[in-house]
Amino acid sequence: MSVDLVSEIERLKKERNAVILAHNYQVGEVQDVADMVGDSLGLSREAAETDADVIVFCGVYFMAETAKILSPEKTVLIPDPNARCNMAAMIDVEGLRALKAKHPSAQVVCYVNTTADIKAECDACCTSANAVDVVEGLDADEIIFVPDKYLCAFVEKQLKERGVKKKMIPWQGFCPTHLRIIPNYLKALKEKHPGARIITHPECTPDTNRLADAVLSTSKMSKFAAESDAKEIIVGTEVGMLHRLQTDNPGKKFTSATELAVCPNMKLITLQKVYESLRDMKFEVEVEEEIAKKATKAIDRMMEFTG
Ligand code: CIZ
Ligand code: SF4
Repeated sequence: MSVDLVSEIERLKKERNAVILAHNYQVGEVQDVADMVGDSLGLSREAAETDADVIVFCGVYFMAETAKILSPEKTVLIPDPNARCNMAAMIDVEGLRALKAKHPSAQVVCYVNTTADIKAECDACCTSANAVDVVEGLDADEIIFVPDKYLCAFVEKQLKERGVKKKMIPWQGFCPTHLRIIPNYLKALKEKHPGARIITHPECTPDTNRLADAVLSTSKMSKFAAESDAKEIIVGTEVGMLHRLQTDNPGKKFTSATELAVCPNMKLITLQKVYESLRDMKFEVEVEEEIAKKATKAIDRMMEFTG
């Protein structure tokens, strides 16, 4: 790691009164220079509570937009504006409006992995940690769920287990990175490490998730790793998560389900770009006021079901 870069980032951070947020999927050295590491909504909410003037969001674009929505008075920067979520790019406003027109009595729930203009079109937002509670809580028999068809399948399964009947209408999006975590990798690792627990993410396919001991969002993975008595854990999500888990739990062993589970967009953020971001105050993330207002409503609605 370049020590100069780290100390320069530290110096600029003070000068700008900035906080650096790193998503769990960031490379280790970016996580290490951050003030907070976590999931997109948790980070955005935490940053809103600080008196920082500037937020540097090390993650993908929709996450920086979420931070801006929750902190409209702060300057929000993303070190590389090309870091876009492939799943979030699978849906557009026009297509969503067409689907809504087809199902006029449905309520619309969007995963947090959506751009602000999609959030603005929805009744409630959700994370992978609270999706089931949000869908169950909404007063509607039909739910349009966007953009992740696998998270939708996960929600459907959990609703069934709770005895809740709702018709789910999924958008056919998915995360290409989580799709790479195929069942055969988990089967092979299970044989090789018989004492290990397997955790996977709801963005994985149902076939993959069937092989897991628990299907968890990244924040719940952190909690599981800290609280579980398992000494060895196989992790089925983006590989950056391993750094976070290993740093927080040095006495435990974490193995990635596959080293192929790399999000190329998350990896566009480097220490050099974080430094340049603070140095040149780039790239500023803005959300149009009207869009931000509507997106805030969807986020607030989610909070009603989660607290
Ligand atoms: O919202 C997030 O941060 C994502 C993409 C994943 C998770 O499970 O936390
Ligand atoms: Fe999007 Fe998948 Fe990357 Fe997460 S891992 S930011 S869902 S493409």
